[in-house]
Amino acid sequence: MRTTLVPTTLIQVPYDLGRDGGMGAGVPVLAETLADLADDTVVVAPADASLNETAACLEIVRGVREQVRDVGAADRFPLVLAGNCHSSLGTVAGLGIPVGVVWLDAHADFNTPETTSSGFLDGMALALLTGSGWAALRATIAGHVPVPVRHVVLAGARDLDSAEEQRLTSAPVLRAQAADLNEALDTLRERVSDVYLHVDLDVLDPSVGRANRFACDGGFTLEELELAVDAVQARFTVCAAAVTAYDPDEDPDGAIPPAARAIVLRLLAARALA
Ligand SMILES: [Mn+2]
Repeated sequence: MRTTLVPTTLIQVPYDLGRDGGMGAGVPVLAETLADLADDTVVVAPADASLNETAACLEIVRGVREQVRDVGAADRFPLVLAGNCHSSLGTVAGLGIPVGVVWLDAHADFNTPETTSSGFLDGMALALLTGSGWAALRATIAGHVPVPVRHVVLAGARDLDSAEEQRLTSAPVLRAQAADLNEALDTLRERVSDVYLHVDLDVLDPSVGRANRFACDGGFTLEELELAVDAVQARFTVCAAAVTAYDPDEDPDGAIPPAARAIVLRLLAARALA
């Protein structure tokens, strides 16, 4: 089985808003669960402790970008395991080519510094990736080019605040749930052929497992998520992927790691067959 998988490097980003703990603590747990599926693993360095939260997050993003670039140069598949979804900024920048984005998440992560009422940086991840907010800070990420919003499929999002809904209404992001994902992917395929696949584990319904404190009802079953990975593979070249936002404290029964493994196995095996 092992030999049929695509050569892969796990890129661990074990931080939550620039610091240890929280959803960062899920990264080594996932890495252990996935270790036998990958050829090697690297860990992105922590941020300088003197930095404020936002600056620390961006320093880590720049670290992700360097690792993804190096893994790509070594002809390995970069699989990012991250506490936070804004790791995506570094991943896409590190690829060095324009890609579309398939973003599976209970949330839209589409607030900007102007619309957020919580100030939660990770609620801005997809907005930042598509070029809204923190422009000067984003410019410190070598190779960062905003992804056009029309090159994004957002699937499984079901817990949005009104500002995000408003922004999404005015932005041509392709939105889907499990039932209509294939149509959204077909539309995206008319626009791009290479994608970054982003899996925030809270896209899963809590009946599968509770990925983090933001998990909410109405999510994908494990089978639906596996089929989603297949559907992406069938249409696109997946240039990099991420599995994010696992907080083991929210999952005392340990239901999420085996689910993550099932998804990654599907991703890496399908790539090898392609
Ligand atoms: Mn997210």
